[in-house]
Amino acid sequence: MNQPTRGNLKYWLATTLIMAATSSACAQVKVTAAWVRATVAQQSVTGAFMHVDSPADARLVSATTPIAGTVELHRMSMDNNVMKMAPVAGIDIPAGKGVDLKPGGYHLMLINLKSQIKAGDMVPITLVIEGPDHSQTSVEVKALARPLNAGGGMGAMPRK
Ligand SMILES: [Cu+2]
Repeated sequence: MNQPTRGNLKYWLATTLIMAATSSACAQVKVTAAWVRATVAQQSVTGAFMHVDSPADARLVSATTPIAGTVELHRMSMDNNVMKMAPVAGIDIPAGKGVDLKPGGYHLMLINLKSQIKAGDMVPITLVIEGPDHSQTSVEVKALARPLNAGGGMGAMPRK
């Protein structure tokens, strides 16, 4: 009864190899073109954008920055011709393809800003990336603050 068959063994081997590859690949997550939108005095929220690449399937599950009380993962989308923004639990990073966090799509929402962000500032952000085996790695990012009118879309973002 229930003798392991050749097929099962092959499956087990393949799964183990994939998991081993994934945990080492986590460290190779690469972030490029990271930026945040500068703010005006008293503004309490802003968006952060970047391209995240990973050689293996991974998922961005959370982020932190010393300049904001909270960072949420958000997604903007069109719903009946109205731009809507909603928090998401995670953002998938497909292997080899990566994901763009950009105005009008996925972005990081920096909430309860502790001070004004001026164009040219470098904002440190820590991303928490999860592999399919649920191992987590942090990736340190430096995001350049770009002028308020950079990009487009997010400027018209509704405030809560
Ligand atoms: Cu948002």
